[in-house]
Amino acid sequence: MSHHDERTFVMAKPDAVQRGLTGEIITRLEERGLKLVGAKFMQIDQELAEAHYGEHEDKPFFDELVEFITSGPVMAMVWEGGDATRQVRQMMGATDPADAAPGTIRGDYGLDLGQNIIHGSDHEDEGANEREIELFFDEDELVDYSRSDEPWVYEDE
Ligand code: IDP
Repeated sequence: MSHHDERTFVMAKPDAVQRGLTGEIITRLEERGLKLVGAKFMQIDQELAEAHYGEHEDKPFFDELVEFITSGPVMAMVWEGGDATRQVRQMMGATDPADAAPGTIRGDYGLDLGQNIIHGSDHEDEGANEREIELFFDEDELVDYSRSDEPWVYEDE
């Protein structure tokens, strides 16, 4: 099932946890047919935040971003499935919730760019998914299993 095993890193950000949206985010990805293979409820420290958002370190909003992402617990997750990275990005919607389409997670739950509910690896940044998974998870924290509905999600299973 090699073409269904793409993995992507997803995080319910501190605003999602505080607002009780963690379950909703999991439900949406789960119901889509994506498979949860790793999850960690945790508080991100300064060092991990700076590593995760390293590409933004020269941006004016960097300090604010690090402060926000370390401000409360997050649910860090790894999801697996066909085209998982791009599909999760589509479900998240545009970075600024004000521009995110209704029906997307940000479009349904957010109004503010700085508090936009969810992170998912950028599918246009080659290897970002694997880099982010490695930053947050050890390989033995990821679980290899089949979901019983896979033949009903993927036609060729
Ligand atoms: P993404 O989360 O959709 O991949 P990125 O451009 O990688 O978007 O930005 C990372 C995060 O930084 C965004 O999710 C958002 O929370 C925050 N961010 C991006 N641009 C701004 C800004 O102009 N002001 C404040 N926060 C921003």
